[in-house]
Amino acid sequence: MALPKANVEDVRGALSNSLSKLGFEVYPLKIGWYNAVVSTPHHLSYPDDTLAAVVLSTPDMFEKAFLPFLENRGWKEVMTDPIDQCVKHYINKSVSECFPGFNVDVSFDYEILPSRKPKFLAQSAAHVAGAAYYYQCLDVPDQPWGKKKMFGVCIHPRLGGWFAIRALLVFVGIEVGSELMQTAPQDCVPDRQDRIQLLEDFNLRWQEWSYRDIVPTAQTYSDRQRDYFFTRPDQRQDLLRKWGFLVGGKENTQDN
Ligand code: B12
Repeated sequence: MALPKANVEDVRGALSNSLSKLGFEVYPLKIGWYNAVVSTPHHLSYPDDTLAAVVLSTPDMFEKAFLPFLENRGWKEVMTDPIDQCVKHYINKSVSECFPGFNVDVSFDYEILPSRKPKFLAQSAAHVAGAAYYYQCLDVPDQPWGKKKMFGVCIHPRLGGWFAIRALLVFVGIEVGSELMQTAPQDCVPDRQDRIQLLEDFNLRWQEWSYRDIVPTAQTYSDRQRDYFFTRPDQRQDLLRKWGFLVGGKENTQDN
């Protein structure tokens, strides 16, 4: 069967149309851009010109997608992370509605391969797609941490650290040429001392969330969203019940 045809603007437009009202942002990229920066064990096995898209959740996702998602389920209990379930539900729905007949491989940030590696490196993907600059030790000249491992962090020009990288969609068999040109992510933390501060805030005190405010932001998480993420994962279910998003006692399980 002939592969359906699509151009970059159709894909960007259709995905943004269905996902932006739910609080997601979509950034197209080519697989070759990603494979050019990550080491061989992390390479994705598609031709370099294959079209892909990285999906971010913005602060709005919590109120526009997550709470309505729970409200409509009438669940008594949640068995797996409800945010992950919500993101998976909306992204899969959007892909199947926007691209019937296409072969789209969807990987989520939390998915791990049998080799124990993540299915894709979300931060590298966001950087090469131009979505959010990935600040790593190698971005700090003469870095002060010696042999200590410091994890890198992406900063979005409008959202600072108030976002998450949720998924990578790969349009298998759809190859694109010069209609998709790589644009560098905005370097919103250009100063060495600010980068040191950022990496230390992310690695040593990420629970305080100060790393998220390293740049002035257009939007942050609502108080309710902060309460949710401040709560330990094993206690979030009780919080959702207190808020009325889970119904009844704990004895029954969800059915989907
Ligand atoms: C495993 C994991 C963890 C582990 C280990 C962290 C790590 N970075 O290895 C632990 C449990 C510690 C962790 C903790 C946290 N995590 Co975490 N974690 C992940 C996860 C699932 C995989 C990361 C991973 O294994 N990387 C593997 C290493 C080898 O990758 P790497 O260091 O980037 O190396 C590559 C790059 O350097 C690249 N490269 C080389 N040269 C160049 C040059 C350029 C220009 C580029 C772009 C790339 C590049 O090549 C290398 C690979 O070959 C990601 C989601 C995902 N699927 O990616 C989230 C993720 C990184 N975590 C995230 C967050 C927010 C956190 C926490 C704050 C907790 C939380 N969820 O709120 C804490 C903070 C960190 C801390 N202080 O402990 C966010 C970061 C968002 C952001 N703004 O950057 C992510 C992306 C999840 C998400 N959904 O958004 N995490």
